[in-house]
Amino acid sequence: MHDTVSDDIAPQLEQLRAEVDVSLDRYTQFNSDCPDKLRSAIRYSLLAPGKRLRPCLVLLASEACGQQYSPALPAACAVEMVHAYSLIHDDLPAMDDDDTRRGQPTCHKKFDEATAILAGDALLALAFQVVAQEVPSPPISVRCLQELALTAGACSLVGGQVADLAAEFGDLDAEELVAIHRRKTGAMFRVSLRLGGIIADASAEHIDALDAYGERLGLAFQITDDLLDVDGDEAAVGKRVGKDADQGKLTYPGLLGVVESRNRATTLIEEACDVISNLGKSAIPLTQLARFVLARNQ
Ligand code: GRG
Repeated sequence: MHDTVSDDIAPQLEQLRAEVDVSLDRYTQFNSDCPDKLRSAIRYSLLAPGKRLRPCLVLLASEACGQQYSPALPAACAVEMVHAYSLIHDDLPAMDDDDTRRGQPTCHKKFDEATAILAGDALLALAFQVVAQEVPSPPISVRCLQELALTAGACSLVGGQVADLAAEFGDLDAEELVAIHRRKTGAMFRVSLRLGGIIADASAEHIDALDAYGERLGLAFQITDDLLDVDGDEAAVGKRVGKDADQGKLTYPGLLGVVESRNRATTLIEEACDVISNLGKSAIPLTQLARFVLARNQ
């Protein structure tokens, strides 16, 4: 565990990100039955320079519950694998049809569509394999698998994506917009925090607090993502900006305006910090991370 808590979370995030990347690299070597092109596509997207925010949340949640972060590393990697799969599939021509992701050509642009679909499929399967194999105690690993499956499934990520695609050119109100983000962005944040808590064998009360923090952080993150699409720097963001408006997508700035969206994100971040205050000093990095998300430019 980290003994000191600095005001600046960035160096700690950088260190955790580096550790996550070492493990992601190790989990994606594969034996010779994995075709070279598939291995390359998986590693190209998974190891691309993303923020690794969700795995950091898993690790910091475990620490917030008084445990070392290392036993949570496999679950942290699994969450990043599910995230990377969702990005690869989301970028496909049948979905958002994006050319750039994480500052480089999307998987289907670099390789081809079939390879991108299959790289995503393999990453999703690998996430479950890693949790089943590497999270040591079966009652805990089974709980993690169940939580991850629920998050990846029809009532969460996939359902949210279907609702998002259906709504693309239609009219959405604020409630429907939140319902989509709750299933897409929010669910991945919540499961990251929950897995960290479960692996630390935290009490139900602490897991509920982490969950409530994740829900608010996820929504605030989505608002800042929408704001970056309005006024972000393309090089820093690593993908095309202004796309939401071009596609006529309803976003927070589109619905509430830039100022009110920023106010909404600020309120959510303050609420997120409040709900984890019962975890005490060990949760300070999570509060710092929440403020870091609000100020982010990528
Ligand atoms: C099941 C295909 C499928 C999709 C599920 C999660 C999701 C729905 C799609 C991913 C695409 C997307 C735009 C989600 C919204 C959340 C979001 C802003 C993702 C980008 O996350 P960052 O900024 O990315 O953390 P990095 O690259 O830093 O990891």
